Amino acid sequence: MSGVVRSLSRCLLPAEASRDPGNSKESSREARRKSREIDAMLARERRAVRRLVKILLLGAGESGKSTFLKQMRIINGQEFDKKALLDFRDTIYENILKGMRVLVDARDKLGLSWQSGENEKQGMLVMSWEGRVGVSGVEPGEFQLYVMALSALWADSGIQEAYTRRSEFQLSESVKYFLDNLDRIGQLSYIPSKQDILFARKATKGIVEHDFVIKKIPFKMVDVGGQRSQRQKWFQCFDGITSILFMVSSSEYDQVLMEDRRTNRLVESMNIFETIVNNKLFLNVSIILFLNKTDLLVDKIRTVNICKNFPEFRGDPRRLEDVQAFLVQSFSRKRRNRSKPLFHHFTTAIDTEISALSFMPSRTPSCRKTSKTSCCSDLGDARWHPPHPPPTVL
Ligand SMILES: Nc1nc2c(ncn2[C@@H]2O[C@H](COP(=O)(O)OP(=O)(O)OP(=O)(O)O)[C@@H](O)[C@H]2O)c(=O)[nH]1
Ligand SMILES: [Mg+2]
Repeated sequence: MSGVVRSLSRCLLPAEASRDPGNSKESSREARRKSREIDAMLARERRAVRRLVKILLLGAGESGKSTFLKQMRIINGQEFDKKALLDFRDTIYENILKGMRVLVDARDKLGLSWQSGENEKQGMLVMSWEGRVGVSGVEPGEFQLYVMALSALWADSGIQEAYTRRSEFQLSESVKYFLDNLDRIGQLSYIPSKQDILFARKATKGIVEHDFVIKKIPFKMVDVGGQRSQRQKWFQCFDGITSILFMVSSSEYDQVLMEDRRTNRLVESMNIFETIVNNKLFLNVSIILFLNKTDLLVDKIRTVNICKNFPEFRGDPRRLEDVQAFLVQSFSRKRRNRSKPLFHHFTTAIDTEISALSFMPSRTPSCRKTSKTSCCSDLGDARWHPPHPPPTVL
């Protein structure tokens, strides 16, 4: 290393200093000073790398990885700048228009009638919208043209009925939230709130890294796309990771994949988990299961019996604890080596209140000594302070 430092020092010296013999004493003092500076800098970097907690977010598409990352940014007080806010706004407009197009199309295909005949025209107007090729997001002037139609359509019982049958087609879950808030979002001066940002949906393409410092611990979170076409990029991020947060959308037990419109989403998620958890590369990496979208799961069990898709389920299908226990067991069984603890956590990534408590780690020397049944997630030396109830070891 000192050789590298010496040659770096040489490079940093002014060219004339090394040529002029009269300056040789002066220049060698300067070289030593620079060398010390570089040594100190490298030592600082080495310490930072050793301390760095590198967390990889994995899971199927739409499980909530990017939402979790946004949540971390919000919790850590990292504001979104003006440009980011305007990008979210345009994404939200696009989410709404695309979502309503899906609903209008589904109403037609499911043979549901309009409540008001007038809405046929409004439906045609929304169907005439086409995203510009290669441009993501919609601008406010363009969105204004559709606000009245969107509002009338969302109030129509035909569209509402199509919405209740959404598991039969592909509809982003956040559409309801945005349409319920159309009066606010439809204002020309609209700027997204933090809650809106958490609901904005844009599939991740590629690899997105984000750095945080939480209680003096440097964290690097790596977010990847979870859709099938994106997964071949995952291996590029496997180097030097401390922990994997495996996200699962726990409410999707009755839904099929966007990618092939056949495979059950939960089955796909379990298959991905099986590949990750049994991979030799991750022998010394802690894997934490995040059973996300608890808010949607609470609603889902009221109307959809999990036994329809998972006949092996035992328990009360309307009881949240029974369904969650079944999900945890199903993922746990995918592990070939059960001696290593696997922690799980029930989350709602769009819920700022709960997440603020549950995702806040701190560094404690006692963490590694904590028993398997504790709340310690073995996140490097970091510890999750759990919400109620605490995460449990499988
Ligand atoms: N209701 C509810 N919605 C959620 C929750 N977590 C995420 N979402 C929404 O689910 C959608 C998908 O979330 P993303 O964070 O984009 O999913 P992802 O895993 O990053 O998806 P890919 O980038 O395609 O891999 C977004 O519209 C989020 O707002 C949750 O806990 N509850
Ligand atoms: Mg994403």
